[in-house]
Parts: sequence; structure tokens; C-alpha cells
Amino acid sequence: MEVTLECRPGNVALVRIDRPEARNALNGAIRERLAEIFAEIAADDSVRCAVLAGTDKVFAAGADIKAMAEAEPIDMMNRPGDRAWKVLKEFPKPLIAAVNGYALGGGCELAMHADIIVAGEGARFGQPEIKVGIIPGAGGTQRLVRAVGKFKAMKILLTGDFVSARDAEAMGLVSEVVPDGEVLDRALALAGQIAALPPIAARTIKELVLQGGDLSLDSALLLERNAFRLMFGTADQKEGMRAFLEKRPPAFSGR
Ligand code: DAK
Repeated sequence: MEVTLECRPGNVALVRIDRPEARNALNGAIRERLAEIFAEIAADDSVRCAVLAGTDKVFAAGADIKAMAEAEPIDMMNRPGDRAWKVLKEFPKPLIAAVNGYALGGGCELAMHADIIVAGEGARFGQPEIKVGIIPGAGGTQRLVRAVGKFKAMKILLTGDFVSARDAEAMGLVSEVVPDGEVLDRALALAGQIAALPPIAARTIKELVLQGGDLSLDSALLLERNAFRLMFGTADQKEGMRAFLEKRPPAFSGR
């Protein structure tokens, strides 16, 4: 199986891509499996946070060039598995990308669908589509510029050059850089930490950050204010605040 789902203790799901002979190139079967898995864990109340990883050598080198080389526009319209991008975009729970090695093209776009990116020191990010005569197709021209700003994004997109993990971190594309051997453990630890917090608050924060970014500041602030008020209808708000006042650890129920 080239994509695996593992349910970890503490309400964490680990999804791994494993097609090392093709540098985890995202063929139709992998995209289809990602769509299935993320739809499944989105609906599974026992999952509160997910980690998406490749192998310890590569995250993903992008879409499968062999499968696209002779394609016509209509083939691109009907490409199997492309619903994965929609499922990932709409995945409502916190998602952490654990990046070792290359995250290129669709692989970089895949990482940018996450909410937090943990990268190994040897990770390399890039949008090299231009070098094979195409452009990014899963949000690279839009999410990258929102993450790092116009001038860094343009350089990456127009040259196709790779960026080191440290440079990616400095420009805001990576949340945290750790030694290569510690990437997955760090991502899982962060996921465990987030999964232990109230899931309704976590989902709402994700929703506001993503939706709010496309709105005027006033509209986004209104959205936040209303969502803030709704938190007072959750059991976890009562538990969190009472536990604080009673000087005891909270026991969040997810309601
Ligand atoms: N596709 C297919 N095979 C790939 C591949 C890829 N993206 N990347 C690597 N491979 C294969 C190589 O062909 C080689 O296969 P064999 O020759 O052994 O059969 C094997 O993996 C090992 O590759 P290398 O020998 O090149 O390995 P190195 O370690 O030397 O180099 C590398 C690793 C990742 C730097 C290099 O392989 C590389 O530059 N790969 C291509 C990276 C790239 O150009 N990525 C962008 C692809 S275009 C869409 C949404 C998104 C997209 C498209 C549509 N829609 C929603 C419609 C995305 C497009 C892209 O990502």
C-alpha cells in the first residue's frame, strides 16, 4: 500500500505516503487513497489531529510526470484522484505536515495544505513546474505567495529553484526545523499536544484563519467575534475555565 493510515494513541492519525522508487510522486492511485483517507478521518470523532508524512527520505516530488507527459487538457480535467485536493482543502481538523527530503511541485502544494509544517534540516522545497513546461496546479501560485509574500514566491515560482528548510523557515513556509531524524516524532508530539486540547476550539481556529484570510479585516473580525461567543456553548469552555480556577488539569470532552 503506497498510502497508509495509522491511528496513534491520543486521537492522532498518521497518514504516510510510501512510493520511494518514484520519490513519492503523486500518481492517481495515491491521490485517490489520500482523498479516501482524509474523508474518513474528517468524519471520525476519535481523530482530533492528523500528521501527513512521506518517508524519511522524501515527502513528495510532485505529480507523476510519467503519467502527465503525453496528456491533453481533457485528460487533466478528468484526472483520477484530483478530488484529493478538495478533500484536503476542506479537511476541518488541524493537519501537520512532517517533511523530510524533497517537497516539490504538488508535494510542496501538499505540504501547504497543512496548518503546521515541521521540516528536517535536509528538506528542500520548490515549485519546479516551470522547468517541465507547466505551472503549479494545486494552489502553488496562491498559497505560496500568501505564505512568503510576492518577491520570495515569485523567485521560487519563476526559477523553479529549491529552497532549504532553514530558508523556508526564515520566509515563513515552515513552522519549525528539526534534525532530520526527529521530524516525525516532533510532528507527532505536536499533534498529540493539539489533540489533547478542545477540538471544537481547534477546528474553529483553523476555520477562522483560513476563511478570514480571504475576507476584509472587518468581516473576518466579525466572524471571529461570533465564533468566540459560540465557544461559550461548549462543555470544554466550562471545563477549561473551571479547571483553571480550581487549579486542576482540565478533562476536555470534545463537546
Ligand atoms: N514524477 C515521476 N517520477 C519521478 C518524479 C515525478 N515527479 N520525481 C522523481 N521521479 C522518479 C524518477 O523518474 C526516477 O525514476 P526511474 O528513472 O528510477 O524510473 C526516480 O524517481 C528517482 O528519481 P531521480 O533519479 O531523479 O532521483 P534524485 O534523488 O536524483 O532526484 C528529485 C530527486 C526529486 C530532485 C528529482 O527526481 C526531481 O527533480 N523530480 C521531479 C520534480 C518535479 O519536477 N516536480 C514537479 C512535477 S509537476 C494538478 C495539481 C498539481 C500538479 C499537477 C496537476 N491538478 C489539480 C490538475 C502538480 C504538478 C507537479 O508537481
